[in-house]
Amino acid sequence: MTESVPTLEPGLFKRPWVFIRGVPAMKFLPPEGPPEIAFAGRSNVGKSSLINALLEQGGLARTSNTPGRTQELNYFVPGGFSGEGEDLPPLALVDMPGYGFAQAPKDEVDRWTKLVFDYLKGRVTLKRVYLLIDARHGIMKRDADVMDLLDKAAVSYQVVLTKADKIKPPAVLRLKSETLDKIRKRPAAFPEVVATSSEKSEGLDEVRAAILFAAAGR
Ligand SMILES: Nc1nc2c(ncn2[C@@H]2O[C@H](COP(=O)(O)OP(=O)(O)OP(=O)(O)O)[C@@H](O)[C@H]2O)c(=O)[nH]1
Ligand SMILES: [Mg+2]
Repeated sequence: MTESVPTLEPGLFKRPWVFIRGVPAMKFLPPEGPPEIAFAGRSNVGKSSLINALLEQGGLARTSNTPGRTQELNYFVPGGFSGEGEDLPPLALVDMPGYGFAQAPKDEVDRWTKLVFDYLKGRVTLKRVYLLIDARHGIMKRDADVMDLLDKAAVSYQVVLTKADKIKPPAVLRLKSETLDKIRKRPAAFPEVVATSSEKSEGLDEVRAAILFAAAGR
């Protein structure tokens, strides 16, 4: 037994989190258990940085200026759970390889892309996908393809704009409303867009709260 079992409440993000597993292919996924929240998006959009910012643990998920840093499905959970029997964490965050990265060897890119797509459409415990969009670029073709897939598979997703510190506040507001317009008719899209900056710690509480709601199935 753990001393204080954390439930799905804000304090969960204040605990120390740990990396438990890197999954290079579907057959290495952990058994389906705790609710999972995944972070998807183009290469270099800031997925790993957002996870570190949400958990206030810089360096937990590995980040890099070079696209293609994250190459497996990386599982992070709050510490203090053995994972044995009933002693499971209440939530797992899953950092994903990016898509749309053309410079890596083709067979590697194909492998990551297949893994990302297979996971997104076939994981029962996946409660929501955070789909990250670079505030400098907005929704691009590959992002719309992923939204099509999630809509078709009826997997809930929420769009998060990243690197909001790189554009001016009025441009952030404009992009937010343009993005909302673009997703309005998409059946699996959560009808709110959050602008974030991992660098400046902006928009994080909003994302944390939404994750807890999604994980609780509310
Ligand atoms: N200015 C600014 N830079 C950011 C922000 N978030 C991430 N970055 C930078 O963007 C680069 C990519 O960040 P990562 O978090 O590694 O991106 P990723 O989406 O995990 O990338 P892959 O794993 O390669 O797909 C790094 O140099 C980060 O420092 C942000 O909010 N603001
Ligand atoms: Mg990454």
